[in-house]
Amino acid sequence: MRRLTWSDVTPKPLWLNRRQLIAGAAALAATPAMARIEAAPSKYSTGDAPNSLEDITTYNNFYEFGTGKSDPSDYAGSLTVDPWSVVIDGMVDRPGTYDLADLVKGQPLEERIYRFRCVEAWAMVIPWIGFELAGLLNRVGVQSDAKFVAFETLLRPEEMPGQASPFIDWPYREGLRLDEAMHPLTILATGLYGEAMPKPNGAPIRLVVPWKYGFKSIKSIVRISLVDKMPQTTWNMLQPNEYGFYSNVNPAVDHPRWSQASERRIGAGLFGGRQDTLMFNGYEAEVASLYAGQDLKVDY
Ligand SMILES: Nc1nc2c(c(=O)[nH]1)N[C@H]1C(S)=C(S)[C@@H](COP(=O)(O)O)O[C@H]1N2
Ligand SMILES: [Mo]
Repeated sequence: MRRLTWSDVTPKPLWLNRRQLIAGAAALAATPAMARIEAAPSKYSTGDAPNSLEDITTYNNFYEFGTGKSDPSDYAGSLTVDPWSVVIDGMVDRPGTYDLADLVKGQPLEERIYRFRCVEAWAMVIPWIGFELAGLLNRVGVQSDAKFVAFETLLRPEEMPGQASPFIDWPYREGLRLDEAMHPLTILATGLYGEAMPKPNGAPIRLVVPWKYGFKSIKSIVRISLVDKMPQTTWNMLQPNEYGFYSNVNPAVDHPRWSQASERRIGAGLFGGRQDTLMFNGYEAEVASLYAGQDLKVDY
C-alpha cells in the first residue's frame, strides 16, 4: 500500500513547465473534464516515507554548480530551463533534436516514490514524477546493433559556475546497458513532489535509476545516444578504481575508501538514521536477473 504523502495533501498544478503547459493547452481544450493533469501513482513506489521537500532540494550533488551540498540550491537559480531540447542520436530510427514538450508528449507520467542511495553512503526517499525511459526509446526506435545508452548533461559555463573547474572533463556523462535502460524501474523524471523539477535536482529532465548509486542518475540531460560500445562515464573517467560502469548498490563491494555496508538516511536525525544497505538498494527482486552470470565484484 502506498502511504499518504505530502503530494496527496498539496495542490499539484505545475509539474510541467510553462512551454509544456502551452503545448498541452490544445489537448486540454478538447477535453475540458481534464482541467488538471496529474501523475498516476505507481506500483513501483516504495512504502517508505519521503524526505521533506526541503531536504530533497537543499542537500544535493550537482557539480556543475559546485561541489558543496548547498551549492546547487544556492547557485542553480540562474539556469535557463526553458526552452530546452534533447538530441537523440546514434543507432535509432528517428534521430533528432526533440523539444522537451515533444519529448514527453504521450509518455504516461507516474509518481514514483523511490529509495535513492548516494555512493557517499547517504540515502533519501524521493517522490519523483516521470515516465519510463523505455517508452521514449521505443518511440524513437532502437536499432538492433545498439547495446548501450549514453547520456550528457548541458554544457553552459555561463550559467553553471562549477564548469569553470577543470576537475571534471565536462559535460557530465553517464551510461547504461540497453537492458538496464529498458527496465521499467528506469525513469526520466520531469518533476518531484507534484511540481516541475527543482533546478538543484536536475531541471527540467533527469535520469533516475533507483538500484544504482546516485551518480548514475544524470541531471539536466541534453543528449541521449544509442551506441554499440560501453560509453565513457564521468566518475569512471575520474577514478576508475573507485567507480565502475555498473555502480549497482552493493553492500558487499566497498568503495576503496569507505564501507558500503550501511547508510545514513538524510533527515532522520543525528541518532536515528543509520541502516543496513540493501543489495540493489532494495530493488533486488526486480533487477537481480539483469546481472545473472556476472561477477559483481569484477563488474562493480
Ligand atoms: N549532471 C550531473 N548529474 C548528477 C550529478 C552531477 O554532479 N552532475 N551528481 C550525481 C550524484 S553524485 C548524485 S548523488 C545525484 C544527486 O541527485 P539529487 O541531488 O537530486 O538527490 O545526482 C547525480 N547526477
Ligand atoms: Mo552521489
